Order: sequence, then structure tokens, then C-alpha cells
Amino acid sequence: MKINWFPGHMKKALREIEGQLKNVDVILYVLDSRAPLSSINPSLNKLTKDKAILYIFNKYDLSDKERVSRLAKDFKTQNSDYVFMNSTSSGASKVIKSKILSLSKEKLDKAKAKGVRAIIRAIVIGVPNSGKSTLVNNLCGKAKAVVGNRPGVTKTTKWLSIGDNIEVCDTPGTLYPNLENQDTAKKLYFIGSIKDEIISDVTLLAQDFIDMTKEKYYKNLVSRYGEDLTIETIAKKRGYLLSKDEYDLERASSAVLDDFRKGRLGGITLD
Ligand SMILES: Nc1nc2c(ncn2[C@@H]2O[C@H](COP(=O)(O)OP(=O)(O)OP(=O)(O)O)[C@@H](O)[C@H]2O)c(=O)[nH]1
Ligand SMILES: [Mg+2]
Repeated sequence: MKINWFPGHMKKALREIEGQLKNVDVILYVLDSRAPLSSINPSLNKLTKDKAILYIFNKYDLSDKERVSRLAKDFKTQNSDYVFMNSTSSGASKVIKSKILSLSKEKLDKAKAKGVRAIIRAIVIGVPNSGKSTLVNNLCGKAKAVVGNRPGVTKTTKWLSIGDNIEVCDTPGTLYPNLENQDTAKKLYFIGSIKDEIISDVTLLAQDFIDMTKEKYYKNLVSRYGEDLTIETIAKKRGYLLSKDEYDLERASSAVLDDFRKGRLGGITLD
């Protein structure tokens, strides 16, 4: 089974983002810290190339912090910076405002020299469900954008003022037309960026998740499921039955992925 999800609203959103990028000063690139490299959208690479970018390692609270700290170092360049973030924690976005202002220093200095007031425009982009709208609400200090724990909640772009002369644009989560790298596609599914309903073999994928993580995060898995890390054993141990002698593997699989997504396996980073 090939994993691919690129509905019409995403195609439209990519076009809208492309249009907006010409008028923005800073990109707030929201990465999911549980798979930050897989959260980079190759169809946006050309468009973001010469822009000031603040990479937001969001859902840092659910990740392997040591691993993420190491990966993040490569994201600081002359034109880009990064920050670790838990967007659900109130007030945590203060540092983002100050980084937006430092990345826009040239524009601010020019405006100051002319004696005019500059408006800094920042656009929030990232894969579905990475926490873009939650971050925007955190920056606003108010629940202005709709959020939800499933991919594809935001369907259109929306500009909001967050004070300090900064405006931010929330955008729909975007993937790309062809998820050729299925290793990346699987990781995006595990972190909840791909609609669950399009996945037909959850059992196979949940076993893949265990196999992908068991080397580095063996202790995390064993402390929740025991030594035998197969979906069948997990279904048996939990008493998930379809009938008297058939185990409900799908239920056990969904439970494993839900454990990961809710952070019940501890901090894990798949990249
Ligand atoms: N633990 C944790 N959860 C977060 C964080 N940021 C967002 N969430 C949760 O992630 C889920 C998705 O958040 P949204 O803000 O709707 O994500 P989005 O990127 O706007 O999603 P789309 O609009 O579908 O692309 C919600 O359940 C949030 O509460 C974070 O930093 N840590
Ligand atoms: Mg959203």
C-alpha cells in the first residue's frame, strides 16, 4: 500500500502560500519535533530559499529533546534561526515575537531611519496537524484560529494581528503531490499528519512503527508493552478480541499509534 494524501484544498493552499510569500518578511516554519526533517515540504524549498525563516520545533514536549537539539543546530544560518516550542503552553511564544523582530531588523532599521512605522508580516507554514493554528492562537493570546487534533482542520489562509506591529498568516497544512519516499510518508502518518481514513493497513504500519523505533527506544516500548513487541501479543495482553479465538489487531494497532501520538511512550523522535 502506497501512502499518499494530497487533497484539493492542499493544492489550492500551496498556490495561496506561493502568492503570499512575495509579501512576507519572515516565514514561521512549523516542524513537528517528532519528525522534524520529514516535516520539510520539498515543494516549498524553492519558494522559501531566499527568505528569513524561523524554524519552530513544535511539539517539543513530545519529542526526544536530545536528538532534536542536535538536529536543530543545522537550522541556524545567516538568514534563519530556530526555537523549541510547546504551543499549548500559554506565554511560550514570547520568544518567537522577539526572534521575528530580529530576523526583520533590516526592514525595521530602514523604517526607523525614514521615521515611518513598519508592519512585519510573518506566514506560518508546515505539514498538517503540526500545531500551526495553536501557535497562532498562542501568539495572539486568544483563540482566533480553529484547532483540532486531526490533519486538515484549517482550510484557508487567514491574517491576524499579534501586536508589536506584527501580522501573522495561518495557513492550511500542506503536503506534496507525491510522497515518493515512503519512509517519510510513514513517519508523517505516525505523527498524525496524514488522514487516518485513507490508511487501509493499520496493523502493518503499527508493526512498522514498532520496528522503526525499537532499536533506539526499546526501553520506552518495553515498559508499556512488555518484551514481545508484536501487535498480536499486544492485542492478546490487552484482551482485545474480535471473537472467541480471534484477536482485534486493528484495535491494538490504533492503540499503539495513539500511545505514540499522545506521548504515552515518552519522548520519541523518528528522524
Ligand atoms: N503536545 C503538544 N500538542 C500540540 C502542540 N501544538 C499543537 N498541539 C496539538 O496538536 C493538534 C493540532 O493542532 P492544530 O493547531 O490544529 O494544527 P495545525 O497545524 O493547525 O493543523 P492543520 O490546520 O490541520 O494543518 C491539537 O490537538 C493541538 O492541541 C505542542 O506544542 N505540543
Ligand atoms: Mg490549522
